[in-house]
Amino acid sequence: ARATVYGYPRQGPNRELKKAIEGYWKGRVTADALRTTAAELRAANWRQLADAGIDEVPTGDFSYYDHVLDTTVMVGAIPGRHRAAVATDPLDGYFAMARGTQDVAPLEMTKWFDTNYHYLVPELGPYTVFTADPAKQVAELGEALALGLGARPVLVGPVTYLLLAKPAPGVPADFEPLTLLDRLLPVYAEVLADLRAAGAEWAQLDEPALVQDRTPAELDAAARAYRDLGALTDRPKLLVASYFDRLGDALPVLAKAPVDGLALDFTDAAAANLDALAAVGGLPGKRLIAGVVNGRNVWINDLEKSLATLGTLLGLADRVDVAASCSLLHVPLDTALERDIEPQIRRWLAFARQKTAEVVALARGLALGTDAITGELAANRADLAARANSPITHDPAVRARAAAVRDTDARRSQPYAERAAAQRAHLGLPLLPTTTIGSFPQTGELRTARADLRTGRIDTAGYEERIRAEIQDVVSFQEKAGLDVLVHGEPERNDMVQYFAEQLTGYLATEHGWVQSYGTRYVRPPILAGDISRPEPMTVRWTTYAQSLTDRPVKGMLTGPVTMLAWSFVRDDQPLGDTARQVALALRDEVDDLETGGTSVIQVDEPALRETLPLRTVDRPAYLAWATEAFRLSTGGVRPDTQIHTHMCYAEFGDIVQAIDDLDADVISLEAARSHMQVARELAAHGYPREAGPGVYDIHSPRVPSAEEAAELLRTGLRAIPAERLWVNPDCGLKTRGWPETRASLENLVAAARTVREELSAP
Ligand code: THG
Ligand code: ZN
Repeated sequence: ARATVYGYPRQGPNRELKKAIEGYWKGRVTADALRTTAAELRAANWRQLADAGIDEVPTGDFSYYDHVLDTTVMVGAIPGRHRAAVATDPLDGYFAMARGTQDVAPLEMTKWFDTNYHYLVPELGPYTVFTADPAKQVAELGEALALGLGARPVLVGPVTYLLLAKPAPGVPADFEPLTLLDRLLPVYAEVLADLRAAGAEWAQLDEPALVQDRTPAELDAAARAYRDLGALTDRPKLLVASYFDRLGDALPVLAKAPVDGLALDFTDAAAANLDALAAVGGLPGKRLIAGVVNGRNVWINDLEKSLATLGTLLGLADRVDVAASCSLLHVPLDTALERDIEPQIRRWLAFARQKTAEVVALARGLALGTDAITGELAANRADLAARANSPITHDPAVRARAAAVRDTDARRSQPYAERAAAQRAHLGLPLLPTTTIGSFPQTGELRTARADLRTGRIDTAGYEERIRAEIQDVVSFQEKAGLDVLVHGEPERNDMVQYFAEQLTGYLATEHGWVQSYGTRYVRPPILAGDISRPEPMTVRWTTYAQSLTDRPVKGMLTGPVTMLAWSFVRDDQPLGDTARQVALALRDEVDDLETGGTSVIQVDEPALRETLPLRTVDRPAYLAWATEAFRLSTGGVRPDTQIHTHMCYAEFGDIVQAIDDLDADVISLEAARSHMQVARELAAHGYPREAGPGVYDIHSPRVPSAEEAAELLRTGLRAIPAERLWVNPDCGLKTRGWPETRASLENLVAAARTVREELSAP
């Protein structure tokens, strides 16, 4: 059995790639220097993989920004507005497609399946002409082969590429990119021929879109694609790879296709692949790559369990090789860099480097028998046992409390209509109340103060003094601007998940655990490792301090349980719903403490509720059930006259409107300005019964909306939501904005609310 992976973190141990690219953008790094850095990082990754015992290293997975954008270049689908720039300077044109320029909009960015990686959406239309540009794939294969390594090019497959695309601007919205398949396949044929000529024995075509629900027509297209590509004579052997879930109906299609191998996900979530593979009679004559090591979590593998799976698979294919379930792009590089995590706990963790070693050990165990890896197996068994029996993963008090939760805990004590009346009396807000989403500009001085605290240049007292001063400024600005429900501005928070993770028992922070989010932007997700509890209040003193400065209500701000999971690495040793419940109970205590401290409006943000929606429709109801229950559990303990808000951003709420309703929040604020209140119409169509604040100010741009523009959006909102239930707020938090545009925009927002209030009261 051979050992392989489909992709590796691109950034380098110190995010060298980020620094080189951002340096190039600023003109401090030449194109040649950037290319050299990139080539060195690729070579270092390949050598590391080969030294670890990987037999076939992936090539072509590297990217300056995004591998879907690279595929757009490979097939020549450059949007018309970028063609001139790409022709003049391919590298600058590439970055223009990714980031836009003064004059030209970038491609849209969206999430890569249910990961936290974002790709650039191809824009296609009936007139798209594809032309092959295999240069990047061919060159990177050549680099790896020149190092004397076994290498396999990895490409986004043609079906997934088209299914991820959207109609180009100006093309009718009902245009289906998949209708371009027959035009795209010859381009893939040309790339495959060139790869073969360059020395590729195999080529991998990634088709993760086939693990989602697919129509019969889409499955037909997949069958046609691989019939045609399989029929080519001048090509490498073809491996079609799937990951992130089970293949379902696409499995028989690919099993029958005249390709040479399939790569399947065999992690717990995709375990159904095993039975499905047996049901189609296995893959006689084909190579099977078994993704048994989870490529997107941070936990060590159960090697014995994986060997048992691999043993079963041996009877189902000509040849079985071992891999991580998906590209290792989605995990940090190396646990050895985490000097602050106790060595005992570090042994439970596997990042890209450790997962590579697991893949190699499993391939050896499969080829040579378990005797060949007794050392690895013994250590693995001990580490798994230590984790399973640790007080960190089993806190009796936390477990007892979670087990004792009753249905009524996750329900407000009164129905919305009665709560709304109590809140109206208690808060005394005007019609069309104005508020913000929570964060105010994170200035350089604030970040410097946080860095100074970390390095010891200022002490805690000095830091907190700085934070209090900022809160004073933010509160006094909001009073002057005339906002109705104020916030403290969150100057003390680095990141809305990290801030809470740092204060909750059961979470680990990493020092170097960077994972690419998009382009040169990375996140360091905290690791939800154990049972979750809250040793002491997390936000109460800042909120109550802000409240002490004003007579207007100050909104308490928390990150919701679903988002706390979605933007962390979660544990794999219990159902997600159980983990969510623990986090929800910790947050519930915080909500209750805020209320006791005199906070009458509490916002629990769930921007990620839509993001973690399972890829397959059948799995969605179960997810939405535990997700909405967790939210209600965190907010269900308050008095009727305490008003619960929530906030969500990123578009496409359409398919979760019922779940939004099920949260039973009194008020929801949503991103809406760019889509001209589309979400307000979606809520109205659903019959959403509570209060809503569709954003009237697009915070993703430094542009200041005029009062008239905001008023017009409000009037549009009023056509969908009655005035008694409509709030006035920006799209999202103001953390990334500067103060001048924040000030001007919020003043205009308040003016817009006043104008429309007058219009409403006019006879
Ligand atoms: N918080 C967390 N996860 C998230 C988001 C978040 N995941 C999804 C989405 N938001 C990702 N968006 C971004 C936006 C900006 C950056 C990263 C992801 C970013 N990163 C800095 C960089 O790479 O230079 C590093 C930030 C740091 O120093 O921590 O700008 O809001 N948890
Ligand atoms: Zn938001």
